[in-house]
Amino acid sequence: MSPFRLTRLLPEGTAGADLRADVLHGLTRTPKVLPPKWFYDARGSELFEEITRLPEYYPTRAERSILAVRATDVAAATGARTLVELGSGSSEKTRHLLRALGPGLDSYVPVDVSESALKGAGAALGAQMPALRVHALVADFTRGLVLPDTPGPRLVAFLGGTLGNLLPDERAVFLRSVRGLLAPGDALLLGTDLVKDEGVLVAAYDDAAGVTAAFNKNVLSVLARELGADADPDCFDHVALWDRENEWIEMRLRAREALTVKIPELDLAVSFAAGEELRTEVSAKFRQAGVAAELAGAGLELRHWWTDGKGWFALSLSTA
Ligand code: AVJ
Repeated sequence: MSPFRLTRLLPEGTAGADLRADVLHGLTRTPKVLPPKWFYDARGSELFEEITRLPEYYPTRAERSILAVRATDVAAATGARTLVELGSGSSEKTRHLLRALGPGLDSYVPVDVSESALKGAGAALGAQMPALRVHALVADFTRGLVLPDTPGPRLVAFLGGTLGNLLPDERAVFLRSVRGLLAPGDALLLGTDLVKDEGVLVAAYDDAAGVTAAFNKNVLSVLARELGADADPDCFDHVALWDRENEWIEMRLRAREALTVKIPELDLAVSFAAGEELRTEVSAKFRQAGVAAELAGAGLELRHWWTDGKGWFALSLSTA
């Protein structure tokens, strides 16, 4: 068995305090908002895995196809001995990278807010790559990260298009902090979903089987369990729309009728007018020039840009 360590950088109480602050702030302002990270309890992480297998949800397959072709290029360009993966989830797509980095790779550091996803990934990897040291971190990568002391060069991977779930100013802060993790010779491998036909984009976030709707509504179960909130998922509709100006998809929950959600843990009652929406996620879509500019703004230089056959998704490699 490969050595598997798991470190919680999110103390039990912190997750609670962060959620309370986000709910208090986001549900008492207009328009109402919640950050998308609260989707990912064990059930939400399962639903997301289900989304990645939907016919309409192309990003995971597109990114996997790029990784399958380019993993050896990434390995040759970086010679990484430590792979750090931010928002690693099930680590399923990462296999290509781990295999390409091969025997030179010493350590894999998956970082995720979902402890259940990290444990599942750790067990699967331990069976498949017994020589690899796996040091999992339960952490919120939008907060200051401290990485374990493992050999360089380091490759930090941030895949799946998750950068797009941050707002532009949050992305700038985040990319700066990633830049701060890199020593000379280290690199960032970034997955970004690209601007494309609106119909394709909206279908990916509003699938026929309703899995994305269930994923979106799962945040209400998180609020129920963590804060005692009594929001009934059946009282809300799933909404996915393309914001042409900002070039992002928004997911929202729309109240079917006027209602009040009681949140006893916060001593709060949140009223929704009929049709009022709560924004639960932004998923920005990018263009090459925009990615290069955002990287440059954080002190990173774009070295490689690889897309899938349809030009729907991009992987970029940048260095400090
Ligand atoms: C893969 C986490 C970036 O924005 O596409 C999937 C999450 N939300 N369906 C994305 C998601 C709705 C997702 N990330």
